[in-house]
Amino acid sequence: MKSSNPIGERPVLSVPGAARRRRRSLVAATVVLMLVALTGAISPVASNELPNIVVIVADDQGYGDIGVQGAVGFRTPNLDRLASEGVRFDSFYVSQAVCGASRASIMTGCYANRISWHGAPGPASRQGLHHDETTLAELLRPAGYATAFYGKWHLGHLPEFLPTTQGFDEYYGLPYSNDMWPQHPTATDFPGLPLIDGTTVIDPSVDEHEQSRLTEAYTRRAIDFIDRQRDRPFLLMVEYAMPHVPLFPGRAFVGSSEQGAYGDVIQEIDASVGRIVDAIDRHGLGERTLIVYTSDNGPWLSYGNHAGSAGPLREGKGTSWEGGVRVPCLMRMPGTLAAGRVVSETAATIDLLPTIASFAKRSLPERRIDGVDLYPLLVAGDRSNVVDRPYFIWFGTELQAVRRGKWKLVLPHAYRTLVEPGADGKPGPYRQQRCGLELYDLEQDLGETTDVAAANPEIVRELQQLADQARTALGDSLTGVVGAEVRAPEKASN
Ligand SMILES: [Ca+2]
Repeated sequence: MKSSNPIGERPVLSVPGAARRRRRSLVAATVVLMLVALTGAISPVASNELPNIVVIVADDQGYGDIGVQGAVGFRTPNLDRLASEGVRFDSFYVSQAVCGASRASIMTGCYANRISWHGAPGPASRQGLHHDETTLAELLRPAGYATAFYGKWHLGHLPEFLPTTQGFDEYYGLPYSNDMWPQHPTATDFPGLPLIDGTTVIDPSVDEHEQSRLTEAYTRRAIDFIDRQRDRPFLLMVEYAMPHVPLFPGRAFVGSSEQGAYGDVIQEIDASVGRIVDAIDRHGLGERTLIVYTSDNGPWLSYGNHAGSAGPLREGKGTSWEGGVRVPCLMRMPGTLAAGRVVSETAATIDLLPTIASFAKRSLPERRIDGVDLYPLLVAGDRSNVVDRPYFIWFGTELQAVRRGKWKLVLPHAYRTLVEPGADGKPGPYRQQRCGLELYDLEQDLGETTDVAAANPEIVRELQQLADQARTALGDSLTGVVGAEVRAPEKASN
């Protein structure tokens, strides 16, 4: 059972759906009994009947950066195909609009604040995701899954925190962002950027040529992994370095789009996703494989022509406005997920772990998590886990917004906004701006242009109460509240 819930009878931060899970187990047991009655026999569920799980994450790709969501200057036929063959989430959130914190939530199903994983840890960090947390790989490996992580980790770069210590059989990639290198346009103190295979640094200082080969290298590893593991269930995670700056499209994609380097790297990622999907289908695994595609946060607007687009959304990466935290999310599993369906309810990366747990018939981690199970919504159209769920948006340790239904309450805070965009790999300046207590109706006003707090005092009050409960649990430095449920990260051993 979960730990006791100090917030009240109905969990505000976490809806593990234990009762629902029990009901589903009962239904499943009934179906099995009926089958036994009909056939007179029952065979145990073989591990090769468990679904494969593939999670692909782009870096800093904006809400507007896929074709079906209005991309301009480049094409994403393979991502669009995932949308037409599967489910597209139209209101899908990261936990924080920054790489490291966002990835911690993808991996654990927790708000980053619950597990104290903030910002974008660089080479000077001495911490890692705590080994007592359950990663996606640790959730699935005990059921016989082969597990691989290729790409940007960002959950602790020291050897004792790398993916192979967190449930993954294989790792190949960069331990943090690809701009944390000596050629950074403004910072001067980054050491060489290491490329790691397993726990071995195979290149201590990645250069421009190697950056341009990263997307291909990750894709090739992913396809090889699928080829090798096709006869057993597998978890494959591919977290591309791009389109995070610095942008280095592979040679075959240079000049392929109308939008320069940014469009070129997106088109390479898109083609790579197509190859991964083709590899799955080539082995006849399409109907047995849940593919998830998303991004870790919105576009890094200060990079101008090297940044993506949030489309109609306000602001971008590093803010809790919609452009920072609402990202593309596509899921495909033919025969199980309806083709071409659009989900408009609030869903988030914290939901991936509990959802994948349901697909793979795994119990939730012992330690409390925050996401909800999207399985009933995806498979049976049961919206009860997502309707009116509160969703909380922190940046760093500041609780900056609360979303519920069509409403978003923005709490008073300072945020960065662009003075003028940079160009060609050089960032432009931001300035700090303050907002007050503001309410937005995201159905009527997706761009968060018109504060309607004064006209809806009851909604404001309800969302403020939810914010109070979230602060009590997970903290808020804006109001000086220390969270009672916050868990520590792990410190390096020496
Ligand atoms: Ca990012």
